[in-house]
Amino acid sequence: MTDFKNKVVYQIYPKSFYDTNHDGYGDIKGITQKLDYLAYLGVDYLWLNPIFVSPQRDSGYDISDYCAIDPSFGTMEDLEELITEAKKRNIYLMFDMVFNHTSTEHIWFQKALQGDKKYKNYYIFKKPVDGHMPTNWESKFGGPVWEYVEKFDEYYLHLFDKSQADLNWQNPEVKKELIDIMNFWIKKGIRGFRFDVINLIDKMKYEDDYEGVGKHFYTDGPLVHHYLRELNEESFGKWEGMMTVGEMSATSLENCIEYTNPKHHELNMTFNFHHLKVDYENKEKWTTMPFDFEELKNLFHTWQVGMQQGNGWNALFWNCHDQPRSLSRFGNDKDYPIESAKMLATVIHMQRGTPYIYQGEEIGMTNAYLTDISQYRDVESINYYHILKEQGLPEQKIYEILQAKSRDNARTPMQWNHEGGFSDVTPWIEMNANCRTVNVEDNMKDENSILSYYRKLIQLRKTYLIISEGTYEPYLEEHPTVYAFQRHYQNEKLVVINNFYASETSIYIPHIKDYQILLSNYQTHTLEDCLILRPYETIVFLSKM
Ligand code: TEU
Ligand code: CA
Repeated sequence: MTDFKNKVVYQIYPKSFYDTNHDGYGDIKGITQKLDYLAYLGVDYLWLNPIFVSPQRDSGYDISDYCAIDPSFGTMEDLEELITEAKKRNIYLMFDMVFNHTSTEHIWFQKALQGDKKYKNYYIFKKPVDGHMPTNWESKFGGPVWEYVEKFDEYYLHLFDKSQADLNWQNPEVKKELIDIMNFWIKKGIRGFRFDVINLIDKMKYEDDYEGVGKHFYTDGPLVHHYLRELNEESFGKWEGMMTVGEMSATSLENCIEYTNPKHHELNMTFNFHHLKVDYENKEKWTTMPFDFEELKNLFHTWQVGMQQGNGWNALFWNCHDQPRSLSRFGNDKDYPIESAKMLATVIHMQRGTPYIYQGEEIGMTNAYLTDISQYRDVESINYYHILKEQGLPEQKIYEILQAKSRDNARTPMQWNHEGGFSDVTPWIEMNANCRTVNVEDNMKDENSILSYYRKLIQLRKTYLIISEGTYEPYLEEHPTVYAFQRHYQNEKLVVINNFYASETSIYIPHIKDYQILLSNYQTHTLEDCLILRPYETIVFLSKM
């Protein structure tokens, strides 16, 4: 049995978790102070967004020193204390390795700019083509991917912000540096890695894209697999119990199987984002649209079944620091916050894969609904505010889009108590006013709270092998408002039913009286073969065959 299948990961956005030194920014000591809470919840790993030295143009995804802690988060000693204290509670740390690019303030890039040949070859510099940029690709954060350096009459490549220069993976010296960085952290006691946009590291061809924004020239290139096997062999693969997950941008099922099938010796699991694009109008993020439930169901079934057939493994998640809050997006944060939060949690925790909880999800945190651009902090949101304005969209529509899609929705401070409880000074980004009713303190007092429900989900994973090991089969595929599936393991069967809407509906389950209810978001049930499902009702049934 592979170790990572019965684990649960909790993602911490350190900047917004807990502030202990009164500067309005969350810090490492803040995480250490909240370890008892995380142990109470029952999670095994903490994935921390980058805490390395960074100018913070993209909230730490622009790293200028991979082996030092950014002073705004604390010191190396603070980290060592966190590792030791976490271990006492059987909790291990996963670090975020941003290896597609570095900050332009990194010493390597600075030396490159000074004309040092060795370091120039760490990055991707290209001559203009016919007096133009080398390709017409668009940056993920808006604008071109090329930035001109007059001194060289050359451009450097940045798939993200212009302060994030892409590394040249074809240079063996770059790989060697990155392997040394991983081994440095493993020796410090880090027991897992999340690899940022790792499927973009092989730039296959530098050509103009006449169909899109350039993605197919640099996504899931064949060398990504090769590079991952090298990293595995030279670093994390040598250590017992290291857990690895790759963040895969616009990836394919075939590639995710290859990344995660144990025979390939690449990674344990992958994040893909297809299910989080079902509310994109014409595949465009910066739009608003009610989510397409049929497409969501199809994607879940396709990926669950496909990864199983290829012996791959999914990282399961609704939320992360880049996504709006699932409760506001796929649930109902106004009329059924508790019911729909529990239903969404069931979906993720009962699928085949390893579940990830993003801080605040377990207490029902919602989108921020910020109404003025001065309240936004994220580089992508601010860039797109201006881009949409230039496109002539009315202000009101722009805010509607930002409120639905901005990454800042996920980044408001963790809500510990009625006053917020994140910091005793003004936080770097404002606290959601609903902390008065949505907070850890209240959740902990209530055995029917969302938090209590997450605890049960985690305990069930530790108790029933069918949850970590069982097979996945689609169920009630044609139902217009219910997403359902079955899991099988030995002589057991799990049936997971989820009503995604506020309206009642019915389903037919033959011999339902033979089933035992493992978990539900409603207290009482009248079990008839023709079962009426209430708003956002979720039920997990177990039966022996
Ligand atoms: O995200 C990669 C990524 O592709 C997303 O930012 C995606 O473009 C966005 O959510 C869609 O609008 C990773 C990190 O998670 C993110 O925080 C970083 O900004 C990005 O890489 C660059 O390092
Ligand atoms: Ca602080």
